[in-house]
Amino acid sequence: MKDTKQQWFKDAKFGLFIHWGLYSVLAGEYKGKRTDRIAEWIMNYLDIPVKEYEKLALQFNPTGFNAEEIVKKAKEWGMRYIVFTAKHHEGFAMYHSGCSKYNVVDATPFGRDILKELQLACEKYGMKLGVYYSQAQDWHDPDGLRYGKDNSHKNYQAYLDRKCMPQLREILTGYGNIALIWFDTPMETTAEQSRAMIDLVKFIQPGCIISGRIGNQMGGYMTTGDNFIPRLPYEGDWELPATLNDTWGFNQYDHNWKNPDDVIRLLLKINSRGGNYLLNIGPDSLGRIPEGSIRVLDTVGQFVRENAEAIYDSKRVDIYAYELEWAQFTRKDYKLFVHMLQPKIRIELLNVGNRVKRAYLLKDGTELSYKVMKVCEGDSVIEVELPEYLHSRKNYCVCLETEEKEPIFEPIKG
Ligand code: H79
Repeated sequence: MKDTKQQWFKDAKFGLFIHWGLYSVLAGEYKGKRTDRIAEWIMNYLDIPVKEYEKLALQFNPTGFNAEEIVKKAKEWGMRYIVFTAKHHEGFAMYHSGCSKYNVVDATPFGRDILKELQLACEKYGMKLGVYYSQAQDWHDPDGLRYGKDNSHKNYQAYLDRKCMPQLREILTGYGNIALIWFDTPMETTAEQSRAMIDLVKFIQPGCIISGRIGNQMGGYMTTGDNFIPRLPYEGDWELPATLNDTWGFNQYDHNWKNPDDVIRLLLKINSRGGNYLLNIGPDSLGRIPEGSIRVLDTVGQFVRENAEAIYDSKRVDIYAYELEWAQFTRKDYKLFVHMLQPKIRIELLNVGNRVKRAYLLKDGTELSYKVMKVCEGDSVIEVELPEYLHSRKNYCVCLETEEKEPIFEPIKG
């Protein structure tokens, strides 16, 4: 069972992933060819030669980028940490690196250190900052790995020594507290190589969390598959990385946004099983957050703010409620939170062996009337009446205060 030993991570529940790099210049299209796949993979997918792809740096001038605005937005959306792609598989550093000129300060007309600006904004607004670093895949370095290509002639260790390890060191020494490093796609990284990376991170910043994808099961928590919710309860610390449409990096042709209801449901489903939801945005080549993302996240953020008590620091509820359409559940000591995801006129829960002391609407404290009845099998059913104006509403939360710390109950279907 994985344990980060970092309370902030256990309590955070919601984070912002930011995928941003040179691929945002292409925005899903190269020389008239579109990729219908994840846009940050375009170099690999369309086999763009390194010398060609490199030239994108000359066009990278995101004058619309404003770190403080992004961090403020993340706060507004209820996110408690940010994970930013300091280097994705393309190999381009989004910070001022001394070990490769292929970085945002030295190779672009923009010339600003994006990671530094994000660090300062995060410090100003009290946001945890994590860094995504593609440790194994590096499509720019001749010895970096490339998924789906022949890597047998490469000296992977030489690349690790020359670029990966020194860049990790730069990130960990030059950018304040790095709350976590999000490693990804370890490919053939050996246990010794993963260990060396972890040792380096922990030597410089002992509190820094290592993502599940360091490889060889050595991560500090379980990272699920992209967009994948585990079917069984998992007791340890875990996180689900997810897209808001069908790409991580900006794709001008992808408007397949999830709607706010989907996102709220996913957040609660993940939280009710004890996980964190790391939800992505992909800024465009000017550094702007896509309008479609903002629209959805503004609505989600309002829900999260109104129901913050039932989300942050909440604990998992070990019932198999995920088949249930109308609700998801979280809890704290002496409180059971019923997140109403579909319109209903009353809540019915079976087997509330513990007695409920009080029922109220979380967002404004309105008391709700309820009755507890014995059913003939001996269990009790609680019926909480919902006020009429809520009969057509969804996405709100009802709190049941209970006499037990960990209430035992069974939701009734339908
Ligand atoms: O950073 C994001 C992705 O770029 C990265 N992980 C998240 C967090 C990721 N790496 N690999 N994958 C996702 C899945 C790989 C899918 C692939 Fe493909 C299928 C690679 C080759 C075939 C998709 C389709 C990309 C190219 C073609």
